[in-house]
Amino acid sequence: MVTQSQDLDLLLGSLGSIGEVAITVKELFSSLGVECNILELDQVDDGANVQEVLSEITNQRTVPNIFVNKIHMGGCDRTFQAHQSGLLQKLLQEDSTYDYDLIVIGGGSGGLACAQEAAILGKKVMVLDFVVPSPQGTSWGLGGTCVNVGCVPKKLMHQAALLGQALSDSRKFGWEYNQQVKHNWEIMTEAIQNHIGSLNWSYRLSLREKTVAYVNSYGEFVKHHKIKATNGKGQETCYTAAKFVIATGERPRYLGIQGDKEYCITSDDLFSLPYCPGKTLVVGASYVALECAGFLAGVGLDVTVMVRSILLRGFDQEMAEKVGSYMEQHGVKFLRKFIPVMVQQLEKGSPGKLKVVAKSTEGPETIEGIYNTVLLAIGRDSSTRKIGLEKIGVKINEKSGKIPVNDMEQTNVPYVYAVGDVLEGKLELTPVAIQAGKLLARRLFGGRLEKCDYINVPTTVFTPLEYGCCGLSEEKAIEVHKKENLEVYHTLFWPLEWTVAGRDNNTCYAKIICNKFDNNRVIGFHILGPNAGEVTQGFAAAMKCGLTKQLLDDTIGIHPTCGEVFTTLEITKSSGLDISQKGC
Ligand code: FAD
Ligand code: NA7
Repeated sequence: MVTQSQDLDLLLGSLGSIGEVAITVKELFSSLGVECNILELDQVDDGANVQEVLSEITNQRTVPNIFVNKIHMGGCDRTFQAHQSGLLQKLLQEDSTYDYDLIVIGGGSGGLACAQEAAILGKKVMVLDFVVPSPQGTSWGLGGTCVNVGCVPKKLMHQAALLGQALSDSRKFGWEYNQQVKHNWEIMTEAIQNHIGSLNWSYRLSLREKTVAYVNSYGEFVKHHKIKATNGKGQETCYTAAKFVIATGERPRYLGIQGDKEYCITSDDLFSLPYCPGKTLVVGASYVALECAGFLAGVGLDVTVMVRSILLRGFDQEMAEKVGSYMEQHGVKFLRKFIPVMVQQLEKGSPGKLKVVAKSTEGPETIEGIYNTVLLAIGRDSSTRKIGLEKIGVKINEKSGKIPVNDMEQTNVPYVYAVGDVLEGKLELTPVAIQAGKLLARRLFGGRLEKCDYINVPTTVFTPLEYGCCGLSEEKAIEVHKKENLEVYHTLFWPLEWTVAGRDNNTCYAKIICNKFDNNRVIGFHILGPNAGEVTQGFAAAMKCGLTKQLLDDTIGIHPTCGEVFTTLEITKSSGLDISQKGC
């Protein structure tokens, strides 16, 4: 039996075109015994404005444009499809018939942000978070990837490596010490894990304060609006909700070769590894691989990176090569154009000894190497294939497992939304997941319209020499705008701190890419140098405000800093002039 809903809005008439279609939808609702609020756009004074706003918030200009219980249903076809599948009837039920207004699956960056914001807006919210242990048996607490096995531990390990560099610089600044300096992996890891433990606890407290129900169970859809939660002991409980947000993130991928799951570790295991990994092979060449290789080498380990094709796919390749060559000059070995085909255990232990056989991607050559640890960083798979999405008809990209959404993070099933790393075609970064989660909750429950802006998102690769960027890579800029429409300004620079320390004077590099036909607007910002993340953050705000080359020239620098280099960029790449630094 369908309950009558006061909350059904039918926006009709596209200023001239109420078709038969719309009338049929009206008939459908009347046959279901549902009263709807109908706004005939061509019969109200501000119909055109309403249509503008509607197209802004729903991405749909056509009519009818239907909302059921504040959920955007879509047009005629989607409404009839939903009716056929029974979903429409479900949506027409009052929200109060469900246990929760919102259930969020996944308590990571995006899920927690969304759940807490919805609770602040007065909604009854539940978060399910469950960590399936890695093949090596590692698991962790509430907070998701970033806090437990991502940004937080990796930045702290990067800091451990930077301190080692600072120690050696310090002798040049007059510090005298006689003890032999060595690094203790166990002390570092314990301190980092203690910090993470305090973060796990603070997340739990924060959920409790906001009266979000937290359930440490694995969530899986069983039917429309209903989820099964299975805890660590295998006990099952079902919950219902009016709306759902999928924020289940990703987990590291394995190679699918002999010995990989038995003997290799991933970033999920590295940050809590109870013993020093020793001589390490890192497989993969994207930012997770290079960051891990960088800090492992920085704390004194023998590190080799096995690269299948290029470094830092998706990033500016000139910058990527500079990141790699700095690492190479500072002790990291690179095996280019090889992929592992077998991992074999030679000795057990902590760490043990592993033999890796690899083959060339360009010919029949094979090589072997002996390592204590093999770290796989070859990408991450979305956690979307075992959460019952097929039971409720949520579409995923079958190849990647990613979830396609519209620009309001809504899936093809109108009451199911998704945020964070599971999204197709979006950036996989913590602040992006948080922003999307928060804005989604505000749109769903707070009457707000702001959408997450995925353009000009800054990021930093925390390799030994940090690489910060915002906007387009040079390759992408050329692809989008054509080379002749661009001007690239660049320079090498020598941070003052590096001069006395006797460090390389032609390594740090700054580059901006400007669109000549849009007032020399900065469309790509790139810096390779110390504190690149801190520098990039401020310029990213400026890019949001439409930063141009002239505005950079008009800005007075802060001396002596690395960031000031962007206020004095003069040499264009096209001029071919020498950018090397002769002195300070
Ligand atoms: P996650 O944070 O991954 O959270 C998903 C949660 O859902 C997890 O706790 C998972 O166990 C849980 N879950 C999964 N399935 C279920 C289920 N069925 N039921 C219940 N719970 C479930 N980003 C940055 O911005 N800066 C960085 O420096 C950075 N460094 C990184 C370093 C590494 C090594 C890695 C791996 C990632 C890094 N990232 C970084 C990326 C960042 O961690 C992610 O973008 C972010 O965590 C995504 O958030 P999310 O909410 O989508 O998913
Ligand atoms: P990415 O960005 O997906 O990169 C994967 C890297 O691993 C990349 O260098 C790949 O080389 C390489 N790769 C992939 N498969 C293989 C195999 N089979 N053998 C050897 N090398 C391989 O993954 P990340 O782990 O760095 O980051 C994923 C997300 O995690 C990131 O967006 C953050 O949100 C956190 P390729 O260039 O394809 O030749």
